[in-house]
Amino acid sequence: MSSRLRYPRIPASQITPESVWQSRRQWMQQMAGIAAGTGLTGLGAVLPQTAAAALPAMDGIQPNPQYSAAKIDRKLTTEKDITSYNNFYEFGTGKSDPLDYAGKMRIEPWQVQVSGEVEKPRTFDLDELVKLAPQEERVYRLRCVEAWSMVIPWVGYPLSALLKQVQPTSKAKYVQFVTDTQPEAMPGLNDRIIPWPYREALRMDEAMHPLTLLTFGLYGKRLPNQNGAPLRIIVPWKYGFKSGKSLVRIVLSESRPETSWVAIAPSEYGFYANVNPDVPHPRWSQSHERVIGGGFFDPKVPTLKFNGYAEQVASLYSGMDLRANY
Ligand SMILES: Nc1nc2c(c(=O)[nH]1)N[C@H]1C(S)=C(S)[C@@H](COP(=O)(O)O)O[C@H]1N2
Ligand SMILES: [Mo]
Repeated sequence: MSSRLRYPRIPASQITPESVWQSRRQWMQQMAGIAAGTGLTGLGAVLPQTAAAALPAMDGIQPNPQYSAAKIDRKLTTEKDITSYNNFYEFGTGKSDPLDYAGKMRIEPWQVQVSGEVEKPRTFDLDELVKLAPQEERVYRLRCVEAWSMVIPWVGYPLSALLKQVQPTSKAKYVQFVTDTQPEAMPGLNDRIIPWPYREALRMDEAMHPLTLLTFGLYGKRLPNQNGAPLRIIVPWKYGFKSGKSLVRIVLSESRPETSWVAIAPSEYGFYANVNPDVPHPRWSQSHERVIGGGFFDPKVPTLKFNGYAEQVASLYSGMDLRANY
């Protein structure tokens, strides 16, 4: 999490520009309307192939209007920026390392083991997880602890749908998320920066909150490897490092599990990591953020408490000292 800013290196584009995605989505909505009127089925078969669909489309995904871009007074970050300016330290600490190296990560077959304080421990195949609940598109802000931000149309469903399947016991107070380790594909594992595997955790009520999204895609396509394929967590009111990528294990527990960043530097990275402009990181301010995609020298914009989601989540922390519990 170096605070040194790098110019995002933009690769030759193999990526569908968001204008194409927009028009494709409008087309799909029109077709869906026609289909509803005519009884036409099997739409997937007649969808046009966009010029450079590097990733499989997630046909039929509907945007959730409650979390639309219109509700956030910032523009969507371009797909190019979202997929080329990443933190995924398993592939290196440079912002373009994930794009350059994550392609080697094996994402098939993929299973996720859910265990610990649950009545029904279970290992899910990715396909089972994909189908567990209806997926929808939600535009969420992503605010990194390094004081930059993006606005991203994620696709997924509330993590609570998965947790309900395994029936948490009354002792379950925390949920831990563990990222895969693939030594042959992840050069970053040789760096001792983080005690691998990358682990994050939430309190049970945070994990069950409807904003917490089990995420399979972005911009209407499956997640690119560099963004945490094939599935990750997105916790929009917390700093980005709470949103673990490429998950293989979810463990419920009574006591608070160790998490990677807290293990390395507890005075810098707290367990809660709620976005809070009033509580600075010890080495830099958290009051403003640089919007990725703007000009590099554009003024930073003010950071919002709980990243703009205070109305939905502030009650989770009522009575808690957010300076002590950073
Ligand atoms: N396994 C793993 N998950 C991770 C990270 C990481 O290094 N490894 N970085 C985190 C950080 S610091 C951020 S800001 C987000 C970045 O997500 P993005 O690359 O999709 O924008 O992923 C988070 N999840
Ligand atoms: Mo981050």
